[in-house]
Amino acid sequence: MNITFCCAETKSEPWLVGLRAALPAAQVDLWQPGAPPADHAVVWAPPQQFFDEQPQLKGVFNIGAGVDALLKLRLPPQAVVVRLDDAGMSVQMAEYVCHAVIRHFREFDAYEAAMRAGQWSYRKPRRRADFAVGVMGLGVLGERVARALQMFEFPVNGWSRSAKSIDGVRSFCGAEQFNDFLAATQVLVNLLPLTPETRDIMNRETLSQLQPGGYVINVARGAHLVDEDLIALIDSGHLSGATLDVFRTEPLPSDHPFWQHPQITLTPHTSARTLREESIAQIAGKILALEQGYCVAGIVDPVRGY
Ligand code: NDP
Ligand code: OXD
Repeated sequence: MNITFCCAETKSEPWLVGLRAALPAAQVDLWQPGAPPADHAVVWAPPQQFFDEQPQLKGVFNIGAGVDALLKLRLPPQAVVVRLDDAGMSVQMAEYVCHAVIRHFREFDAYEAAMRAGQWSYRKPRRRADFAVGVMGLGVLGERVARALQMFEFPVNGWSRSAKSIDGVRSFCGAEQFNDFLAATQVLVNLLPLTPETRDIMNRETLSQLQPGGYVINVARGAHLVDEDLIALIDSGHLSGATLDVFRTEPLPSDHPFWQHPQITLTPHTSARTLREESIAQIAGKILALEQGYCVAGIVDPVRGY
């Protein structure tokens, strides 16, 4: 069995070593133009030329959860596309989102600024019951985040395509319940995949429906958010701020207004990192399962887009 590895922005050598160790019977090579045909590919943001030269692939394993960039390419029609299925990402996402929600809820930025200014002062505690957190997307990551938030006793709403039954999470589904979900939400967390249906989903009209003083946490993709609409709603006072991990252009251009906005907290697309060891173990297991004719979790539906 031949495996080809083509991952932009990733140090290839440790991945090749890990994949060879996990699949000792396979030939695992770094892809180069003109490379021989492989059975399976392990990829992140490959060029179109990669698929044009590898039309026989049986499996394409994405070393991330989001497949939006991959699905823009012309893929071999028979190849199954498999996304990373947690592989250590959901706990990181739960950490990141809980940290952002709690930092905002407990006003730790204001306390830090006051202490730095030499002021020992108290703020009125906020009511947890007024801080409903709404998680858009209740998949592998969103469900874990919703469960984690519940541990801190925040009211939690969730919105997905299909109805969910998660203990303690108020479930909303489909376009028809989107407005009710927004109106019931104070802190909006985005964990949707980027698809034609979800692009620009956080815009002036939708974000205006959040409760006054609402807060936005975007950890999915930059193109879910209309940047200027977010800024306008924060500046008008309807929203109180945002924590953003993902951007339309990454790295975030140096002249982007997000950099300087005092109510926006930024991180460089790091809320849930791909962990090499966990990912290699998962991908190797799935390659072997597919080769033996078994079904595997995490197969992407190209029509649905996730
Ligand atoms: P999943 O595919 O497991 O879950 C997607 C969820 O979104 C599902 O609950 C799905 O509903 C829901 N959904 C999809 N389309 C719609 C729609 N049109 N309306 C309502 N709900 C919808 O994805 P993951 O949880 O694994 O990952 C989510 C995203 O997080 C990734 O696509 C990626 O973009 C981003 N990500 C970001 C990272 C970072 O570091 N910032 C790291 C990893 C991922 P249903 O359950 O009904 O199908
Ligand atoms: C992913 C990501 O999709 O890191 O896995 O953004």
